[in-house]
Amino acid sequence: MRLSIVTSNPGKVAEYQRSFEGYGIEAVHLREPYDEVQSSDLGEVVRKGIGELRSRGLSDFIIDDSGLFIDRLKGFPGVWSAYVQKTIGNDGVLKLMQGAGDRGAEFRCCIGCCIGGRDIVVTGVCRGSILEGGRGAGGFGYDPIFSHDGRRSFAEIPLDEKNGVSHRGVAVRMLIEEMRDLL
Ligand code: ITT
Repeated sequence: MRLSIVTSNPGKVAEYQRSFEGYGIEAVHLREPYDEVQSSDLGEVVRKGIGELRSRGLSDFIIDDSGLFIDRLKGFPGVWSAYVQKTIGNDGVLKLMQGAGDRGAEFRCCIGCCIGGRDIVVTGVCRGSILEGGRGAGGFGYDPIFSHDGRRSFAEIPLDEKNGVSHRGVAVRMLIEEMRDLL
């Protein structure tokens, strides 16, 4: 089976390719822009995205809307994660968190999959914390400042280990469960 990963983010594609390897699914990168509506709900963004791409005749694809939700900042940057990453970046988020006692945060990943005329939407969550400083050269986006175990950042652990615990890894396993009759 072949699934197009519709995203502008090659880091996501690498994670999907590795996750799907063991299931006989070939994940190919497709850069096909779609309108990411402004919403407080990742699921709504994904459902609208699926509808738009399907109306252009696309099938057998995945879209992924993710975000970092920081407890102390009442869920910020959340649905604005892409904008915040592009503007103030990890250093800006670390500044907002300077001196914060509560460093709890979670990554959320909402996957929308359109396959065989069926839509599947699943959301994976990974709890962790915001480190005091950025660490590591792997991964992408907020990976250097997020840790799932309070010790190592997502940018310091191998891709397989990130997939094993991450929001995206959790969502992929939920998706595989939903697609079981197609595999
Ligand atoms: P597409 O919408 O084109 O898929 P994007 O990078 O804009 O790509 P999102 O809107 O889903 O993706 O992501 C919001 C931000 O969160 C963006 O800056 C990402 O780099 C970051 N992000 C998403 N998943 C992440 C992960 O697993 N680790 C670190 N940062 C992540």
